[in-house]
Amino acid sequence: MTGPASFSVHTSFCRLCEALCGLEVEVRNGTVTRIGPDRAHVVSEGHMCVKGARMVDVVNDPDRVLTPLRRSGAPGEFAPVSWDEALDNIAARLQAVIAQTGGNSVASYLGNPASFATMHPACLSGFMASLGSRRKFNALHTDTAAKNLALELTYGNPYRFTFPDLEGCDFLIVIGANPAVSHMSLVSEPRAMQKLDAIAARRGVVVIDPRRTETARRYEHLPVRPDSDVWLVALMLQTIFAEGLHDEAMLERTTIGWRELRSALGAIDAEAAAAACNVPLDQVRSLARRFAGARTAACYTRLGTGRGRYPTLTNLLIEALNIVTGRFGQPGGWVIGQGPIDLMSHNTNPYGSMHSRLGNLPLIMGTAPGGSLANEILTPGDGQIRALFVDSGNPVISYPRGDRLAEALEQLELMVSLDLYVNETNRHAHYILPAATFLERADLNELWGANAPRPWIQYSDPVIPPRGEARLEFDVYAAIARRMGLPGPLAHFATPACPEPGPIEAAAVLLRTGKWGAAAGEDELTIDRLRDEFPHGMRFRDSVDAAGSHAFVAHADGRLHLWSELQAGELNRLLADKAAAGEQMRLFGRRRLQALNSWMHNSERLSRGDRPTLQIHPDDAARLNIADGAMVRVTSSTGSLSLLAEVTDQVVPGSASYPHGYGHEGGWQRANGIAGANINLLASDDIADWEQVSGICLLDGIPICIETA
Ligand SMILES: Nc1nc2c(c(=O)[nH]1)N[C@H]1C(S)=C(S)[C@@H](COP(=O)(O)OP(=O)(O)OC[C@H]3O[C@@H](n4cnc5c(=O)[nH]c(N)nc54)[C@H](O)[C@@H]3O)O[C@H]1N2
Ligand SMILES: Nc1nc2c(c(=O)[nH]1)N[C@H]1C(S)=C(S)[C@@H](COP(=O)(O)OP(=O)(O)OC[C@H]3O[C@@H](n4cnc5c(=O)[nH]c(N)nc54)[C@H](O)[C@@H]3O)O[C@H]1N2
Ligand code: SF4
Ligand SMILES: [Mo]
Repeated sequence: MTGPASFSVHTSFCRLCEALCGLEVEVRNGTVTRIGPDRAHVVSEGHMCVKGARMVDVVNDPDRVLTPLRRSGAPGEFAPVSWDEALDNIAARLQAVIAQTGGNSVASYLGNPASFATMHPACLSGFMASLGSRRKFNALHTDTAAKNLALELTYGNPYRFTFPDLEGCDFLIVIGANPAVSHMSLVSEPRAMQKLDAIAARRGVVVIDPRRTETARRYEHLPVRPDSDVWLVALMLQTIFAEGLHDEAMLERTTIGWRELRSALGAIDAEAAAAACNVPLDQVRSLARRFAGARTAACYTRLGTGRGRYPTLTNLLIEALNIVTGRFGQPGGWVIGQGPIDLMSHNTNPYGSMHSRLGNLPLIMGTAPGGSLANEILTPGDGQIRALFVDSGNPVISYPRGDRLAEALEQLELMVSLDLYVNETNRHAHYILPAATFLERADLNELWGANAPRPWIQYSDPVIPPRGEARLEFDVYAAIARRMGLPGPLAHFATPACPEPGPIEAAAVLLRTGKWGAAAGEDELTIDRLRDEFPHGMRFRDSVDAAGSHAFVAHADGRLHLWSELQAGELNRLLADKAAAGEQMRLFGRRRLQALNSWMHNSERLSRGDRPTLQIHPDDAARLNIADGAMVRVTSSTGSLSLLAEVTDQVVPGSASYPHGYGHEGGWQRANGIAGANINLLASDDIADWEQVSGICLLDGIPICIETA
């Protein structure tokens, strides 16, 4: 029997990337049937990309996990089990592990999608804290770690991101980012490409990248040797200081350390530095002059400077470049924003206060280097990891040496994963617990609202109830905690009116105490008002408060710090690095518009025709005798893969590019059929091979050899 046919259209927003585009979601008889753009959205104004539209395939995917699963045999073999049975057993096994070896033998890994779900990171940290564990891993060390550390050293708080105020910007330098594909990571601006077009029409957009990317093709491209930007940025700063293009009065007033920075950079041999990054010196100098001379400007960077040999120094120098030219806090320049909920004010685990168990590396924001997860499980002794929660993540694919991690996961006494799919990581779990997609839960865009040139806040109810037996991650943690007699994951947000707050209730508490909360009187923003009055989002400010950026400088002396012992050490390491200008082929990554890290490959319409290739330059192909379309053997110090070659002058000579996120063997059947390899098998999980000040693993600029297969 079926009830009367129903059809409804819901206003919501996409939670796949920081653009957070407004969506219009059609639901027929309880099933999501179509996702289109929300033309009335206050910021995206009808923009969305193909991934947002194809979320319909993920929600309805026949390969989705819709009941709790318990491991029944070899990796990947599971049998359905009831929620009660799963949760009872997980709670009992957790209790046993904690009784034997303490809370710190339990660890968590939180993946990328969690940063788009309301209070999700807080839920997991609350849960882990209640277990007595501080063992936190996540995607950080493949992603923003260098930026966070540079922010902490420069501004005193690793959590508040600096970003370009695209609105009034006249000249933008983009180093190692591809916004045409990634949609301007860390900047919430769904119409970023239109903003970049407008900037290009004013003074220009210059893209520094070893590949002629989709973004580089649209603007000015400055090709650079992979993993050598540090030289280029250092030279730009050297030029600016040498030619007096810096704002000395401002630097004296608001910063410390600029003279030390100037003299250290002054000592760099300019010709040698230009040779190291393979950019003609006169081009570097003229770029520096253009940057310093523009009315407004910003220098933005993302992953391309975040995972090489000098990511922290590179990111520090990029902050400095923006600061010494007076861009920080300038409308149209380099800014820090603020949303209606301020999650970023407390630096709970300052750099230097915690160190990793293995290698004694300083933790960034209390997060252990994800690349050491396998060794943390395999190395006996106090704090050896014996139980692991993997939530919204796939570290077997996203971190180095997934083969070793997969083996290590099999040694765990308890591994629990909360996910939509059986992926390459959780196929090794004891339990996989089915999570809800973003269309099946309520969310507020509380985290990214602050990082927007045109700030907005939006709330969405669930569009449909969770499919099958899927549950919110919060409910899962709360249920386990309850069984163990522990407080709920967000208990610290409890109020007399709401003794057991969930994510939205906790967000409501923070909304009320924020700047646009009770203090705003009649204009107070509440979840109810956002739902009822502002379904297409609410612009709580016309533009980001650029000048207000200065209020977020968190060093005790109130100044921007442009020099530190760490920076001096890293610069000395760079200057002593004979390999810096080396001749070996270097491997770096890229992304595809139709894919999202490791997990959207199961959609037929997104993965159709997807054949990941190793892009190499015609000069290298000729030298190595490699034909376009041939299989080649790529070898690094840690492994060897057979990859499909694409000969193209998109990439600079001496380099090769291959996307990450492939090499599937999960429960996603179509994804398993894509002929791509897990490129991170070529990356090293040996701590000695990483940047020591941060624990960032080398993912871009891996030395490789290529031969015909
Ligand atoms: N070589 C190389 N490696 C890289 C990168 C690179 O550029 N090059 N990029 C790095 C970066 S920037 C990142 S962020 C990482 C990503 O790495 P991870 O965060 O470890 O993994 P993802 O591939 O994002 O996988 C996310 C998982 O979450 C699940 N999921 C999706 N939505 C939800 C949800 O709402 N709830 C739950 N519970 N689960 C959900 C998906 O099914 C999938 O299994 O990869 C990193 N690895
Ligand atoms: N379509 C799509 N969008 C995404 C994602 C996705 O997987 N697909 N992932 C999301 C996530 S998790 C993130 S973190 C963001 C990332 O956002 P971006 O950082 O913009 O993403 P990438 O495309 O990896 O861009 C990195 C760029 O750095 C370049 N690069 C590599 N090595 C070097 C180097 O040594 N020097 C320089 N100058 N450049 C270098 C690469 O060629 C590439 O163009 O994108 C998000 N958006
Ligand atoms: S750009 Fe695409 S993936 Fe990102 S929020 Fe918009 S629709 Fe979603
Ligand atoms: Mo990321």
